[in-house]
Amino acid sequence: MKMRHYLTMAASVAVLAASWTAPAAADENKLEELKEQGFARIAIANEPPFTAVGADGKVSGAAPDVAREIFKRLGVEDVAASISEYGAMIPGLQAGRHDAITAGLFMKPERCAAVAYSEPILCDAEAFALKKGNPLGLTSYKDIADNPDATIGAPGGGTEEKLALEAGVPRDRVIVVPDGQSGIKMLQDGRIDVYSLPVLSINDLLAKAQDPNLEVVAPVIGAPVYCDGAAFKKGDESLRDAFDVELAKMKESGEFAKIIEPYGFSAAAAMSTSREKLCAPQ
Ligand code: 6CS
Repeated sequence: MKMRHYLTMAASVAVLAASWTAPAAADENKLEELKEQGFARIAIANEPPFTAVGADGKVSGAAPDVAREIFKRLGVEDVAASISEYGAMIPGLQAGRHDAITAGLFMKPERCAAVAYSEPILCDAEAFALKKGNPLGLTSYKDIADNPDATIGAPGGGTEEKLALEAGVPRDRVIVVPDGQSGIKMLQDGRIDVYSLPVLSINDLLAKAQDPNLEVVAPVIGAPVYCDGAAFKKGDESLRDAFDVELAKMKESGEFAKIIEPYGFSAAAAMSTSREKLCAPQ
């Protein structure tokens, strides 16, 4: 083989070898990178009690509170949150705009294929907010599909939107709602017949709305109980694994329950299942 060809071959092998080790190196350094950065950029939705941003800009909610505590234990001082629509969270993570999603993004096989989830953190069933007396008799997503006049509001790219479409509700009767306050207003104005979110989110909204003309149907018949985890970019499994080690310690010590149960979540529910179970094809 001519020397020139040999050198070209050797050079390309060297480049391949370097690129082959690069992902592992990048993965190992992600935690170091966050320690340097001083904070982890988290995606949230501002949907209490899962996630919340106060008038003063303070970030709270069960998911960010757990994440903040774990990152602190890992040497990452704080979290910096950006509000995102559920459907935009995974693309944002994959594009490097977030270091983690800590928003109550429920584990489902198709999401598990796109991100590296931690072990379960927040579990909840689904709920409907609707007019008092439930005039259309809606207790399931199929009931909405079966009533040609019924419309449902749900977060864009969220679980409730998908459940409605999968139950057969036509696209033009599934209305994307940007946030909780808008959903309640649309319900009060009669622009939607049902607003669907997880039970604790709907309860929080109705407690704040104090509207005697609204009521809650929970749980939605036929809808599973979902659990979220913190979601990390594929390739950042070392960071995810380090997060999981601290999460497991906090579950064991009772500190996990101390953070999430005042928000209404059950530590036992999260501890009774696993990422493996929740990500398995249903
Ligand atoms: O994971 C989801 O898609 C759902 N999670 C929450 C906490 N609220 C609504 C959203 O659709």
